[in-house]
Amino acid sequence: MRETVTFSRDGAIATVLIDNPPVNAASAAVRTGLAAALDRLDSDDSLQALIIRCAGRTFIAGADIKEFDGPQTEPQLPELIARIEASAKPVIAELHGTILGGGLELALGCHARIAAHDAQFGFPEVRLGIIPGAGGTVRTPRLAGLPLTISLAVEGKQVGSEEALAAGLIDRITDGALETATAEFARAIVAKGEPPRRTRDLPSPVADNELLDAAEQTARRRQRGQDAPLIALQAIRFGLAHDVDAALAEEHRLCRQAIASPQSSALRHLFLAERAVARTPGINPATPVRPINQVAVIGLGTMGRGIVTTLAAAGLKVIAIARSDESLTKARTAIDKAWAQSVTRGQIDEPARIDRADRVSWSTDLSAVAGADLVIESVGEVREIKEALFAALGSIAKPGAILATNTSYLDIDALAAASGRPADTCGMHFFNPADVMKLVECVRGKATAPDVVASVMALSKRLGKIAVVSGVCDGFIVNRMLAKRSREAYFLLEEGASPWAIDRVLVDFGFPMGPFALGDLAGIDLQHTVRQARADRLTPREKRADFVDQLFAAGRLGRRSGAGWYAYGEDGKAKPDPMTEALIAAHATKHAIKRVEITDEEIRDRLIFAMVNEGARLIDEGIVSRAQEIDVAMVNGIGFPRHLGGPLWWAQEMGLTGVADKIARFRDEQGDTYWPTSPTLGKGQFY
Ligand code: T1G
Repeated sequence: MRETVTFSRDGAIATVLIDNPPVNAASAAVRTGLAAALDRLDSDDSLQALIIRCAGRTFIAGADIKEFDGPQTEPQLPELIARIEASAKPVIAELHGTILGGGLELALGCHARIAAHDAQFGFPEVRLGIIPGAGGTVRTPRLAGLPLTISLAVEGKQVGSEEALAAGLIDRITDGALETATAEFARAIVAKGEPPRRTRDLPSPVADNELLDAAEQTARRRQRGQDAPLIALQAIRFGLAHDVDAALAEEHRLCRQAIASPQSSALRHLFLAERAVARTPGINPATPVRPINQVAVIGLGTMGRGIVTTLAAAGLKVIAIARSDESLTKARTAIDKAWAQSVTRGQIDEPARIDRADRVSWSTDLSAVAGADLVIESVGEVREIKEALFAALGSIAKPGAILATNTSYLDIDALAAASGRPADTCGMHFFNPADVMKLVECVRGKATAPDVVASVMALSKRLGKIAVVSGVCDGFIVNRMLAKRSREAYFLLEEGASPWAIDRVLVDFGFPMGPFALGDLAGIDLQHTVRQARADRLTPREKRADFVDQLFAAGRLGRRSGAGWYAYGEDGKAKPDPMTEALIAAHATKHAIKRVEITDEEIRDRLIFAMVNEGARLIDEGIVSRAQEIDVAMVNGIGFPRHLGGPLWWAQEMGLTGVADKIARFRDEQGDTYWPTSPTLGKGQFY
């Protein structure tokens, strides 16, 4: 039976080893074990110092997130850290991996910190809607000053060992054996016989209000509804103006208050959900994955280029294939330019740029896929072209190679059948821009083999993506739910709302932009093409709300043409356009629709609930197995506000009975075609 905490000694130096996989979270068992180790240090005069060490890949990576909503068990972290700090004998932290949150706070309560060269340090609490609650905002300024405190605790940034050492956060870095270096350090300070250096006794820096005010302005500009960064600043300011004990108490109070907030509950739900979706129900986690070292990408338009750069950045060999020399040259020039810009901006260094460029080979010959372990096609969204390509790939790609399509809405089962290798075939649906957006929809066809799903999920994590498994349906998860939001938006235009009012309501809700600004960015021509391709599936009302076709016919193609829904001035800023208002008014007159005033609340409910209802239907149909897939996909695919937890989490927090009642009202008003009944929604809970 593995011990979570074990105690050992080497002469006068004791060591407490924490072994709490996967990240040595400071669980109740860890805290109890540490308290017992301190008891032994205190009671045994032959012991002169204590080293706190962790097994596995990292030192303590924080308090145990899974314990937050449960009863607070003793010893709590702040008290344990205070006890370490008060110890009459030196306590040294031996640091490797990602020393985060409560783990870093515990290290700061120790009397010295020895770190491996590649260690990382941070306070990611703000990503969970909380703040450091065990001394982070009080001890960090004393050790490392205000700028680093703000960067870590307010902005949630991480720093490496070199920067941590330079700032005073740690005392030593070792390239050699960390354990040996720490033991030597412990023996040396025992030999010196100096009293332990307590962080709390160090002078607090003077409050640099200019720096703090600037940090506050930045936090307000970036916050998009998230309160934690401002609360962290509040704790820092309080700490600079009060004694240590008052500061520690206030910080803990603010942390506990934040933990109880709906924002933190939503952000912690997402943290766990983004990890849960990596474990696909029905697929054994021990399923062996197919080795993927070389990937062919066919089709080098915007999406294909983003996929190529993502793969190369993750260290894979890439075969980039275009249909003509001209397309190939255009793509290669664009990618090389993007990499050069990344060097100029300091995002990567020159060796990294060279490494990435060396990983990509270029071809116009489809047979170049023969050596690939995975083929990702990203050619034009034309069924006949894709089916012909998959028919060719079925014979050209080597046995065991995975055939993936980046299609947004074509039938993957049809492509799989065309390839003759349906078990090897799946969807890998990236989001534009593919090298930036975190989400990949791993679309599992009827015949897709389990190990293909497991392999694509593993590769997505290697690419730094968050992959969500979807079944085959029109638009998979995100585009299917977005289509319902867009449809409601067009209906609301007919009924009386303006594009700018609708966009404002969604931006106020927390989206980065509304559907009309997004439409102008994506291009009215693209939306017109998609609408044409789906003409046979449109309902009468959807056919009538043909605003996209009208804009296209008027040459208003969106931002890049200077006008779409909005007009764009020389400065590129979007302005409400009277031409659009006239077009909508003429449409209403033509169809004898009396337009009326529509409240912001109805706009919000109609747009968000349309997605909630469709998300519930995705679960009804088994396209996804859980609500987590929906929330993770919508947050990472279209920027549904993280601090609201995703559409289904948000609806449940709103009260699903009330949401279902409003959806029923919309159904009565608009007809069941537009608001199909969902048994899952009727169950009254998603989580
Ligand atoms: N508590 C519980 N479980 C955790 C955890 C944590 N702090 N961190 C990670 N896990 C689980 C995670 O759910 C997953 O579980 C597995 O570990 C691997 O995670 C008092 C109040 C450390 C950089 O916010 O940033 O301290 O799905 O897939 O990509 O002031 O995990 O396998 O079952 O992310 O290698 C502050 C959050 C807490 C750190 C590793 N600390 N974790 O990344 O693995 S609040 C954090 C991370 C706090 C104090 C406050 C990352 C990682 P499963 P993973 P990874």
